[in-house]
Amino acid sequence: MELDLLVAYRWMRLTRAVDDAIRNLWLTGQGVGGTFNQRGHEAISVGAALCLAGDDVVAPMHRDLGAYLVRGMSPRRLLAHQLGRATGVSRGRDANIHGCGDLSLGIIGFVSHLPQSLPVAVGAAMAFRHRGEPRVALTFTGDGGSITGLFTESLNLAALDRAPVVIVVENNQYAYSTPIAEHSANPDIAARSRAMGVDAVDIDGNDVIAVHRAVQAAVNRARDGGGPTVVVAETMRMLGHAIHDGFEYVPDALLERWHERDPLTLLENRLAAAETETDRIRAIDDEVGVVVDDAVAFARDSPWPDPGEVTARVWATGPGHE
Ligand SMILES: Cc1ncc(C[n+]2csc(CCOP(=O)(O)OP(=O)(O)O)c2C)c(N)n1
Ligand SMILES: [Mg+2]
Repeated sequence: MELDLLVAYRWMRLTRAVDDAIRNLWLTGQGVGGTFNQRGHEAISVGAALCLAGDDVVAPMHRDLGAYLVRGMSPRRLLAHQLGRATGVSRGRDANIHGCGDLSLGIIGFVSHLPQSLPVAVGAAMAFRHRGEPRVALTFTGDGGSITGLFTESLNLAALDRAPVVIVVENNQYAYSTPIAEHSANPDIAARSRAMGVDAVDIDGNDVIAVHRAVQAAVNRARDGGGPTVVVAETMRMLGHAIHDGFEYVPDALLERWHERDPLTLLENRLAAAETETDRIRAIDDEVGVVVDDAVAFARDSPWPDPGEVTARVWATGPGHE
């Protein structure tokens, strides 16, 4: 599938706008608990999710709002989920992005314990292969996630089984406040992946065209029986790990360097070079603004969950809730 740059721009702009709206809600005391920031990661989640076919599945992580949107989760539902309302994805049983998934859209709920989504996605991919279904699983983890045992085990199993899975590692240089140089003895994630028997490529995660090209090649290969691929996407998280984090630990010079490579600005420059009329870009911005204002109003006006139904549709509960 050829990447339509204006389509990619709209999803990335929508991702940024939803993320900004969430931030504003939290900064004005209207959020529940914490929430993660997405800024800087838009080209990865959008560019990768746009490579999937209707029957494929995605297991996103906490910086992949764009993947949820591309797969068809509406901004209304996403925002209501974030605010813990009864109209949200988990009907208010969880907030922010934890537990957020909808199998009818091919979205496996985010498993918070990192990188727990990897074995889930590998398992889904193995099931596709063993049933002879031409389907692919896409999943994401971070540079921090890539140094856990579960990452290694997942890659090993995926390689052994030639599972049709694509694992995108969002290398945003930090795992919370720990820079990659301090958490990885070997910071070459692609080399570590190859050592486990999985093909791997390094790409610029702020360039949606590069993300789309690499992930589409990996998805096609997986569908054709070629097995798993790791795509290591270099990027930078441009805000704190989560809303409470002022991220003073990131040097200003590093942020300034990455600021010049903002994924939306890079794409806008690409569109301008292709002589796409500015009017069309601004029309997308306006339309996205309307969609997000509507979603915020919907979420804010939505009811809280009924406490009497707190255990309904919950698979496992703690003592006293049987
Ligand atoms: C097993 C486990 N330990 C700790 C956490 C808390 N936690 C959530 S995100 C995160 C940082 C992960 O870093 P990385 O994998 O680089 O992803 P990033 O947040 O940078 O996108 C941590 C420590 C968790 N979810 N799971
Ligand atoms: Mg990281």
